[in-house]
Amino acid sequence: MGGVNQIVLAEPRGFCAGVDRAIEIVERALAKFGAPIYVRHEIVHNTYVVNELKAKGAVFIEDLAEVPPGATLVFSAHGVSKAVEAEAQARGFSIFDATCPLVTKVHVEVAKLAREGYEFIMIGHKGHPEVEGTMGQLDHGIHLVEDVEDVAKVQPAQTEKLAVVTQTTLSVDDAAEIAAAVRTRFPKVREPKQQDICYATQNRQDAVKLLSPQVDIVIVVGSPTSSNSNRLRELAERLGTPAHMVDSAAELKAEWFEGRARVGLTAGASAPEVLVAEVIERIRALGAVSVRSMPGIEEKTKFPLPKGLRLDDIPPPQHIS
Ligand code: 0CG
Ligand code: SF4
Repeated sequence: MGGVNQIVLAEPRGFCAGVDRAIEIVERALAKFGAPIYVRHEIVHNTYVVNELKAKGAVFIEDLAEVPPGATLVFSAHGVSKAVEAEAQARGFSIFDATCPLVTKVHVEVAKLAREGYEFIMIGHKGHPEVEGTMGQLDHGIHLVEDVEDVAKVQPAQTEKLAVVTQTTLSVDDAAEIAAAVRTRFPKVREPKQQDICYATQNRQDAVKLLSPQVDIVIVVGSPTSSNSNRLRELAERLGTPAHMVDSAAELKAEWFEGRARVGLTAGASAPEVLVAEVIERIRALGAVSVRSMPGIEEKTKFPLPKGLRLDDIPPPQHIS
């Protein structure tokens, strides 16, 4: 049986604007205020990124009780609940909010519609920090559905003013199916003008849809906790192409590639390109002789940094990419 011959790179892949900004917030806070900088939850769901920032003096915590008085605290890109925000403020931390602006947009929409008397159905994965943050914008009236079966079970107090919101990093196809079930059960439901699934999630999934039929195996660079990365692996597999997700090149197994000439490669929104480069090197060592990129849309989205970390008199720190 023949072995690996070529690598085809998905476009776009890897870092999105929200991840780029979140990492930069931690790096700039470290450069400006010095270590330690406390970060609530992994800044983004990537082992390499978290380890690099730990080495520079970031301290990752889940519970604010672990943060000493007077500390500088960064909220992760996934966002936080009102309760977490209030506790951090009450304890007087110096706070930098790295919540992705596209997650904040969902929070703002929830708060606005709640004031108008709406109740919510949230489509998302239970226990994911973004879901906890978005549901935690309200103390009641927001109901989680994870799949079509949940839609049949959900019990809102009324059905006149109901709105749907979603996690930003879902499978676009699954979310559409669940939203359709919500619409069937609650015909008056209000849906977001523009879907809550973000541009980066959409674009990376579209790229995998284009890539999968052209290759014999798909490798996704991403960490196990990363929702959007998991969705890329799952999508390739659903399209009939065997797919594996790896946190680093060290996790690649030679036997995956036996008899598979064309390797498709992508990366989740939190996975740095340096890891993709290492994966390429390892697959080259297994026999790949060519690397080409699929044509894909160019992403130009960029989010501004929060006040206090913008026009610093410090030189921009070296940035993970
Ligand atoms: O995909 P999720 O929401 O799990 O997050 P990750 O950190 O992997 O990437 C984007 C963000 C935030
Ligand atoms: Fe923002 Fe989307 Fe990136 Fe999440 S995946 S940080 S919502 S741009």
